[in-house]
Amino acid sequence: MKKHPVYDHLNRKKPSILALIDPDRVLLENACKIAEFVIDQGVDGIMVGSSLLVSSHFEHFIAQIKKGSSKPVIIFPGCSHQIAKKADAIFFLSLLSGRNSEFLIGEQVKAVFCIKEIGLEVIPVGYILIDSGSYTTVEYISNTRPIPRNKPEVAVAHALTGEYFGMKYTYLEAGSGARMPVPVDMIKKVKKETSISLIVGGGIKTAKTARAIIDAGADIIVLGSIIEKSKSEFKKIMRATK
Ligand code: 1GP
Repeated sequence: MKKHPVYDHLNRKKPSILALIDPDRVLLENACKIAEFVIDQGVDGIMVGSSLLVSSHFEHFIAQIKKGSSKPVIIFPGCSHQIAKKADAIFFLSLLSGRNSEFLIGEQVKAVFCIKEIGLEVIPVGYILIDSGSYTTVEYISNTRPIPRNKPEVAVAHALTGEYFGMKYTYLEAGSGARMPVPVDMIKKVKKETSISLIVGGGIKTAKTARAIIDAGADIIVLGSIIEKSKSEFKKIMRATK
């Protein structure tokens, strides 16, 4: 039987907190230190990836993050070439909210042989973009439109589709640095109508928001920009989510 140690690890604790470290925003020489810092603050794993990936050292970056992390390092790929041997797992995303076949299936097909060859643990994720009140990089790069904030039933329909496809997680994503996070009401509805675990990320900048998102039903929250913007706010969030 195939083993899924990272998936099992993430399911052991609810809620889990994942830190997203973007190789385009953190210098290679700081990667190990920042990994140590977030692990020290109690995150349950580290995601590494970028919707654009300007930097050319993805593999080295992952290796540095691994050095500083006693918890799983999971690739959060923006495209098929964000793959690295040293990672523990990959979130195998399909951008279900979009109607761009490249991000629904195309990039994935390009990546599978490499993923198989290096033996990464694959965690299938139904990735759903939610409007965050401003135009985000992920919308631009994926050339897709997010689900309107006031249409929770549309989000539920996409999340349920992912579940029926056999995805292990639904990821409700407002986009990195989002002006507004995913609405609480939408999270509640998706949680109520689906039975797979729920990841929520994008624009979580305060302890209050993080708490509200967890209370609404998120099994995992993702913290990205706040780690670079305000270490003290990040620490507050970590305390509020324990
Ligand atoms: C983006 O959900 C993540 O993919 C994290 O977003 O950078 O806004 O925390 P932030």
